[in-house]
Amino acid sequence: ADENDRILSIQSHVAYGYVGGKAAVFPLQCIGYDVDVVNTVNFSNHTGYGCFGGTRASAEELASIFKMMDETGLLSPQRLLTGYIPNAAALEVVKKLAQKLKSRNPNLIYLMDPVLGDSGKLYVSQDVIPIYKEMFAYATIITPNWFEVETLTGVPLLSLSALRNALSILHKHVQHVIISSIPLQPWLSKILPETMQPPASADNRQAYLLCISSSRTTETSSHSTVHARLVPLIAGYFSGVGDLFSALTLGHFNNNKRYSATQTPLSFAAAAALHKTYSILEFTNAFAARLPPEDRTTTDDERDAAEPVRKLKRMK
Ligand code: PXL
Repeated sequence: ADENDRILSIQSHVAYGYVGGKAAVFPLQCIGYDVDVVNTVNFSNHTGYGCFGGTRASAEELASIFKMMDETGLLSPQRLLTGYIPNAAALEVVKKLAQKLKSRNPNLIYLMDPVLGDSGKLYVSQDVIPIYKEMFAYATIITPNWFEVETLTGVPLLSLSALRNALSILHKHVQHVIISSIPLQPWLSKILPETMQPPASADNRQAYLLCISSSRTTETSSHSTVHARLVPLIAGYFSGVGDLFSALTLGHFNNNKRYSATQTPLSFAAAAALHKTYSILEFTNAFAARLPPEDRTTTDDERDAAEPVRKLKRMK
């Protein structure tokens, strides 16, 4: 079974909270995977809070870990997962590793989450962008959010044809692409002509996120099978959701199983990952709602407005 596979997960570690490896590794272990974990940073908390302490792993440090794992026979994962890698020199080392693992094992399933930023804001160094593009060549699945798609393809997603164009640019290099969360109504109001705008009825006050998965039909084809799924948006500020979703997508991806005519290995994995991610958010939200207001984590607005130290105090 694929669950006997080993996964090598290369992403961040934080002491407080659940982002990066803290969001990804335990769920993968729960599915049944053995997970080898290499930390790209060792931080107090995720960087969105504005202040954080700790260090980033240097290129030399990562290279030394991979080298020793290799020499001792510990470097033969069936699956590779990479996430937040904020500096270019470190990403170069991960690129070389991905290249090596892929050339040794062409069946390697590599899910690359090109973590660049969100909602128009870059939160890694600009010079990682070209390296991620070079890494497409080794990736089986990529999971950019809409901002990362725009940044990596240079195509603003302002129409359905732009979306198609962006997907076809990404599919030139990668067989499986997921655009993880497009806020539906703001997006529709941007891309649809006025005559096609949905009326503002009570019904569409519920906000949704759109998840698009697209699989090139064959290695060489220029056609892809696209699935779109909506999940209700849960209002609030959550971190690590993308990291959790990508991990679960990799965990549930199975190229060898037979699927119904309407499914692909990717659409199946995305549906399973969305379902679990949504359930975990619902639990998190219900838990937060029971806390006294001062103990709840920050909202988007609070996070943007308040100064960092006060925010962290409030987080506790
Ligand atoms: O969710 C991406 C992520 C992972 N790890 C750390 C982060 C972020 C996003 O800011 O700061 C440490």
